[in-house]
Amino acid sequence: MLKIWGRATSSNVQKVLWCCAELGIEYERVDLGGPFRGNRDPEYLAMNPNGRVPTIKDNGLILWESNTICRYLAATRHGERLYPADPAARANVERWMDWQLATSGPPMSALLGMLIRARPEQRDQAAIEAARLQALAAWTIVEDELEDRPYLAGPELTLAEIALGTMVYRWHAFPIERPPLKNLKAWYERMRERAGFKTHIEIPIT
Ligand SMILES: N[C@@H](CCC(=O)N[C@@H](CS)C(=O)NCC(=O)O)C(=O)O
Repeated sequence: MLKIWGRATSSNVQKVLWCCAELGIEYERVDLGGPFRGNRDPEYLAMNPNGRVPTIKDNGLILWESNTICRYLAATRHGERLYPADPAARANVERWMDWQLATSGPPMSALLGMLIRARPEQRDQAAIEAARLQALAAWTIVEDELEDRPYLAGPELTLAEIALGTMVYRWHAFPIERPPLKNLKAWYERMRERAGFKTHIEIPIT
């Protein structure tokens, strides 16, 4: 059976868990990282030298990097619906996954650190505002893209949403000013209809 190492509160673990829910994949999950620690233990570092979560083991293959894991699961579990075989359609999905890592992820991680994890007296309001504006610029790109379609890569939900789902949930949950972005909100509401999103993404942010 597929084995997943990583705490369920990690955004990167959540992508993999939602992907498993969409594809009906059974797995065994081990809590690791954050308050559970264990991610700097030599046995774990031997599997994942980054000391980060998630890591998976499947049929002897050890894999890390959440977006890569989602692509692997879709490719090995009849997940064409989430990850199309056609090269152009596939590249379109992958483009948003890369964009999540490179563009929307960093300011959203900064907001998580400063708004949720830092003690109030440690919060740097200028840095919070800079990250908010950077995240807003990224979400405005999504807002514009969604003008003519329900999901980023077309008419159906794909791995593009699975990579970005936790981030858009957090954007709507963080105690920050949010100008109305109607397409983004409708897209988020569409994701909220999925059982796997409710179970794995919409949980308390820590
Ligand atoms: N690019 C990696 C990033 C992994 C990552 O940064 N994971 C965080 C949790 S979201 C982590 O392991 N933090 C240390 C911890 O949880 O103890 C991925 O997408 O899998």
